[in-house]
Amino acid sequence: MIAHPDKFFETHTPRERAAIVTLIRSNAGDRSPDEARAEALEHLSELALLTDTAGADVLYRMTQERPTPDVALYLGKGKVEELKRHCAALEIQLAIFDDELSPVQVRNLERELNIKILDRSGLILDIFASRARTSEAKTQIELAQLEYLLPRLTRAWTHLSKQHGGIGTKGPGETQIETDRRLVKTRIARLKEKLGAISQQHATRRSGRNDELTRIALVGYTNAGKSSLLNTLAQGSNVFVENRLFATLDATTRSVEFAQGREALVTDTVGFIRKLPTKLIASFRTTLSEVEEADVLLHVVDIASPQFEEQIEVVDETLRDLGSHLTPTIMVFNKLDLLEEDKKYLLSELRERYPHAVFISAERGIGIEHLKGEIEKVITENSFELTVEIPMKHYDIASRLHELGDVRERIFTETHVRLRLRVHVRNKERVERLLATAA
Ligand SMILES: Nc1nc2c(ncn2[C@@H]2O[C@H](COP(=O)(O)OP(=O)(O)OP(=O)(O)O)[C@@H](O)[C@H]2O)c(=O)[nH]1
Ligand SMILES: [Mg+2]
Repeated sequence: MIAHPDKFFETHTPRERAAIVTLIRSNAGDRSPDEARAEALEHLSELALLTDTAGADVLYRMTQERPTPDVALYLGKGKVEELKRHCAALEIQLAIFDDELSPVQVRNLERELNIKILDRSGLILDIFASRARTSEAKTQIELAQLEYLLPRLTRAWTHLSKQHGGIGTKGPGETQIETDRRLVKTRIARLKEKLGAISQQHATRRSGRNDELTRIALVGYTNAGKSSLLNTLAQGSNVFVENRLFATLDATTRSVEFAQGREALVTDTVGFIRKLPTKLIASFRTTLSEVEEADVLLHVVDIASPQFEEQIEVVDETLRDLGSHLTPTIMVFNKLDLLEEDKKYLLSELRERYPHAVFISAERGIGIEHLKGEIEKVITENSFELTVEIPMKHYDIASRLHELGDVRERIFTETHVRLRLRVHVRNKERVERLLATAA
């Protein structure tokens, strides 16, 4: 039975000792063996960063060259033996695998190694769980965790998690749910309802907000510098910035001033990462609705990361999943101050590939005016200007127009008011319908 439905997750425990494991897929794609190895090692470093963020120290890293994972054990039998020896010698209590493991692989590995086994998705979910602050984020994560756990909910799993505790067990599963998957399903249904209500509230809030303002969303790989950029763009903004993954989980919106006192709303939201569990994306829909509804996306890239090209691809894929890949996007290459001299050739290459590319340092405030200029250009490309004359007796229409567009000029005559305004294409139909009522 679930005793405390609102206390499903425990708070953090002391740091654990972990091993991290990945495969080098030597035969995959058109890469040379050296490239495959370099990529696997980069991915392993990212996994180490994730592990650190989750609160464990990486004491051992293991790779194995294999074209595909072993169906039963992920690694080969001999490698599992080797891992077991290292874990015993180093007193490691936790092994984390860079790929999503099947429930069978988890069970077998747990039996062979007799330590806790976690995969990349489980680790990411754990980090999200411990970092969630608002009730919305907590609800979204609990839902993702339960859906992830459901097929993995076996006696072996609950038995082991009870024995080992710590990372990956802060989710549901400690004691009560071990025998009753039905209750987990009930809980899932309840969380979905709760999220439905939250997104309803969002919709209501949205319908009451300023339609005339352009909405800009910051997207990008985790740790690219999205929150730093928001702080730089919006004076007086103090969004949490940290050199760790997933510092931001909730959407924060600030208004930013552009030339001639024009304003836009800029939203910072959760970062993306490779192999972000799809359940997580699905349950983060409410948070990510800010991305879905944005007029312009700023895709922030850490240009100093050796993996930035792959990170761009991951973000593009996630945007496709969200259906936001067609939103006008400015590529913002950040951390210019960290780019080494011998990499400067990248700038002209990237400028060619991405016509709207901007190079900045959010932290040092470099390139920010140029970025604002590009944003203005994109906004102008996606809006149009019109001048209308409205009879005074229809003055209510004039005030509605103030809500749907950016009024640049207003002249009163005895019988009419003349407005010159700039309207975003998304409001075109509403403006046309409104004007038809005055005709
Ligand atoms: N050197 C340098 N560091 C930067 C720059 N911009 C951000 N950083 C650093 O990069 C780290 C991550 O910055 P955040 O703004 O938290 O990144 P984020 O994209 O919001 O990350 P998540 O919310 O975790 O997805 C922090 O340590 C920042 O201080 C920059 O222009 N130059
Ligand atoms: Mg952030």
